[in-house]
This record gives sequence, C-alpha cells and structure tokens, in this order.
Amino acid sequence: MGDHTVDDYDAIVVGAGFSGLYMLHRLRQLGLRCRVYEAGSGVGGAWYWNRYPGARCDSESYFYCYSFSEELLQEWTWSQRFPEQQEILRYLDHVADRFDLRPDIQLDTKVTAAIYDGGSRRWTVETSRGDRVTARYVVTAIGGLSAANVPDIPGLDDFEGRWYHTGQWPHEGVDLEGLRVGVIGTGSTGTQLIPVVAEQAGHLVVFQRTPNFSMPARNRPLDEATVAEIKATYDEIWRRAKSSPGAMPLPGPSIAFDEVDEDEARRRYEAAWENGGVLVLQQFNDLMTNPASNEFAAEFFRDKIATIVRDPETARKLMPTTYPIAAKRPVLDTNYYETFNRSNVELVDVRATPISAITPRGIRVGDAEYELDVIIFATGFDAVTGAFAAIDIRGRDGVELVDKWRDGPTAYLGLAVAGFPNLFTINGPCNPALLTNVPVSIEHDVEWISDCIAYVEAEHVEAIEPTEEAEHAWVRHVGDAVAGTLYLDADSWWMGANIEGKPRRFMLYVGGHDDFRRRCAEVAEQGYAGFAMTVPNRTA
Ligand code: N01
Repeated sequence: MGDHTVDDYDAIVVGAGFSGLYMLHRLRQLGLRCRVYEAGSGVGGAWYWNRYPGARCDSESYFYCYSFSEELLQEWTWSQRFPEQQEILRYLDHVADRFDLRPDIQLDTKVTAAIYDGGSRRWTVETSRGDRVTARYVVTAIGGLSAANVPDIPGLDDFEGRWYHTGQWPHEGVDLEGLRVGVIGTGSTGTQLIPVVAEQAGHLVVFQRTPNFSMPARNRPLDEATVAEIKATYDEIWRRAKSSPGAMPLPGPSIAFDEVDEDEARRRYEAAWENGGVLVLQQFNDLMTNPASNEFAAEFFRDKIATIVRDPETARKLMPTTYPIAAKRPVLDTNYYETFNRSNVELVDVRATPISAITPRGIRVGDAEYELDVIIFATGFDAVTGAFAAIDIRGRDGVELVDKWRDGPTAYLGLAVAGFPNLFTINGPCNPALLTNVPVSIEHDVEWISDCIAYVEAEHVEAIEPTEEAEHAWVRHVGDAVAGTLYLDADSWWMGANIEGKPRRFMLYVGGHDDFRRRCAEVAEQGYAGFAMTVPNRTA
C-alpha cells in the first residue's frame, strides 16, 4: 500500500450506518488504511436520524441484523418482534464498539466532494470540516433514503409554530402533549407516526395526498424460548434469507391466484392478516403481474379498512383505489386505521384540493385554514440519488455524476459506475436493495465489494470500472425485469415520482436478491466480467 502522509488513505467510506460500519470492518481486514466520514454526531445512519415517535423496523428483528459474526448473533438479544429505532441504534453502537470501529470514524463530517484524478488514479475527498484527503478507493455507504424531502410549499418561513421533518427529528424529542399537530404524509413513516402522535396531541390533522395499503404488524415481545430457538437456528435462517427474493428467511408464495377459488384466497389472506407482518402480501406469486390477483388483495385490504374505521366517509378516504397494491411500498402498522376512530383525529384529503400554502397560523387547503402549533413533514426522501447529488462527485475526465445521471441513475449491478474508477456504491441504483430486507442486501454488497478490492489489490490493478457496454446491458436488464409488472403503475419513490422534476424511471432491480446474488457471484468468478482494469504497463 506504499507510504502514506496523514492525509492519504487506501479507502474512504462515506457514511457510518449499517453499510459503512461493515464496510470499514471488511476493508480493515484486508489491511487497508481507511477513514469513514459520517454527517451525524453518532453512528447508525437511517437509525440515527429517524427518531420520530413510533419509528420502528418493518423487518423482524432476528433477521434485521448482521449475519457475519456468530459471536455477535449469539451475544445480542432482540426484545421485540419488530425492533424500535432506539433498540436498532443501540445494536449499531454495540457493533461499532465490539469491532473497535470508532477510531477510524470521523463524526459530524459531511463529504462535500470526491474528485478523481486520472493521472495519479486517486480520489481527492473534501469534507464540510475542511478535510482534504486522497484515497485509492471511495465507497459510498450513504443510504438510499437519507436526503430528506421537505416539499416546497409557499409560506413555510412565515409559520409561527414549530415544524419538523421525520428524518431529522430532534434528539431531545418533541413534547406534543395537548398541542394542535398537523402531519403531512401517509407513507411508511406517517403510518408509524400518526397513531403515536394521536395519543399525545390535543388535536391531530392528517393531510393525506395518497392513501397507503397498510397491514397489521402484530408486534410483540420475544420470549426466551423464541430467542433460544432463533439463536440455535441462525445458519438455516441466513441460508433461507440469502436464497430468497426478499432477502428474508420467510416462505415465499408458491402458487398463483388462479390456482385456488376466491373463498380459499380470502381464507389465506384472512389467516395471514391475523398473524400480521409482511407475509400478508406473500400469498400468491403473481401479485405484481396479474391484475386480478392484485385487485383481489387490494379489495381485501379495503374491506378491512371499512370494518375498522367507523365513519364511512373517513374509511372511504383511507381506501387506496388509484394504484395497484404493493406498487408503492406496503406498510406495517400498529393501530393505524383504528386511530381514525379517535375524536381528536381529523383526516383531510389533499388530493382533491391540494395544500395551497402554509400560513403563519397553520395550513391552508382550499378555503379552509387548519390552525396548528406543530407541522410534521412525513414527506419522505429524495430517494436513491438524492444523497449522491449532495456530493460533488466527478469521475474520469471531470464528468460529473449528476450530469451522467441526468436522465436517471445507471450503475453496473448497482455497485459501480462506468467512468468512475475505484468508486463502489453499496446498495446503489439498479440494485435490489430497498425492495429487500436491507441488512442482508448490505452484507452481500459489502462482501462483494471487499472481495473485488482484494482481487484488484492482489492483481496490482490501479483502476477498475465497469465498461459502458456492461453497464448498459445491466440497466437494460433492470428495465426488462420491471417491464410489464404493476410496479410501473404507481407514482412511487421507487419511480422517482415523489420529487418534482426527477426523471421517471424505476430505480431498483425487481429480479430479487437471490437472482442478483447469483449474477454478482458469476461476474466475480469470471474475473470481474464487465469491468475494465488498468494495470501498470497493461490494460485489461
Ligand atoms: O416516505 P414516502 P416515508 N403534499 O415517500 C406525502 C422506508 N421506511 O418516509 O404518496 C402532500 O413513502 C406522500 O404523498 P404521495 C420505506 O422504504 C422504512 O413514509 O406522494 N403530501 C406520501 O404520503 C419507505 O417506503 C421504515 O401522494 C405529500 C408521504 O408524503 C421509505 O422509507 C419506516 C407531499 C411520503 O411517503 C419512505 O417512507 C419508515 C406534498 N407536497 C420508512 N409530498 C421501516 O420500517 C409528499 N407527500 C424500516
């Protein structure tokens, strides 16, 4: 690795969440000198920032964790079926300590620029704290859901109350007791937040643009026997997770909707609804390809809403009718629909009449003004590309990543980008992560990237990047995989549709984690097929 000055590293990792922590661990095992820059004042990434009331994971705790260390699996005990944000953050803090990661992590530091120099074949990385360092490799571990989206609604600056975005929630918490609170947004975040805020607020107004399909989580504490069984069967759990499309160790659907009659289909949905969790929508393998299968599930959910919500007009507003179920990310909840039976909760449909302004006293919708003390934006993220766009990333010949991605993001396997040598993107665009149980996807990408870097180091390769042809072929395959599915029939953040002016293109790979894993392994086995490598005095 040669001689170093203080400011020269082998690798810079951007971000210290689930992916950055493990990336650091693996790169250190290769003997590389690394630096991790993290914008937050602590490690944890999404779980550091998203501290809003009710924040919890939609994956079950026993598989929403790392698998790489048997000791870690055995020593950590999850307390609930679906872990709360605080518990996941404690886990990631524990990981940082257990593997002694902190000495190589610089907190409170945003990476502002990463610029490649084709002469030295090194990246120069600059930060908000004035660091200017160089490195052979840059690995982005910035998360696909980290750039908060606060919609540009006129008047926000004049609002006399307080406002918050859920992804930047104050660490000291917010006392909402007895206040008039408005929540904008009813995605995964809003659905978790609203029932908890309703219990604190004097009056809660929910501003809903698109209703979501939500199913009961049926969260519960994990008893000792369950924990013991989980710990005894982890090998099998990970084997199943890694060979499943969703990166979860749960049974996938094996039959099509037409293979049973409607009574049997309803019985299956009913039983799954009673058990709760993500399996509710894992009944038939044609949910996203057969409109009849999808509509049956959607109607089942709408019936549930009608049964739970007492006021028929409120129930009607809560029923999604304009897009296929699961074409936007489905949500798990605890008492979401029940919350609309409370006398202090009001639902305002801002699809028919949009929010026109934020006034000094509240939110204006058409002729009505809702007076509020607090506005909570549960309005999501500039997903997948937003965190990249916040960094001035320039590759070979000064090409800017934002320019390359002007018509939508492209990346070979979602792991590397043509024209950007020695840059690796954990869970980048065109990757199945974010449609999957993310920690398993992260571990896969981190291990693939560290194996690739180990190969490159051993072969004395100075620069590696995907060829344009390989990248085009992968992006075409990603497009083919989603073509003809119902995923394309909704204005989701997966499509970039939640941000005005963003190119409308499905940004993730729907082919499944298992398929993706196999393809990535083949690429590696073939000596990193699809990559161009620069070796001194030789170019392969
Ligand atoms: O964001 P979203 P999120 N006026 O984009 C509405 C993950 N996550 O933070 O649908 C009015 O889904 C917007 O309306 P519409 C998970 O992957 C995971 O909830 O665009 N409304 C929508 O209702 C998830 O998918 C967990 O019409 C406006 C909402 O705001 C992802 O994060 C927990 C508006 C945004 O929903 C993002 O979820 C939480 C406007 N101007 C989140 N602008 C886990 O369990 C936006 N909206 C792991």
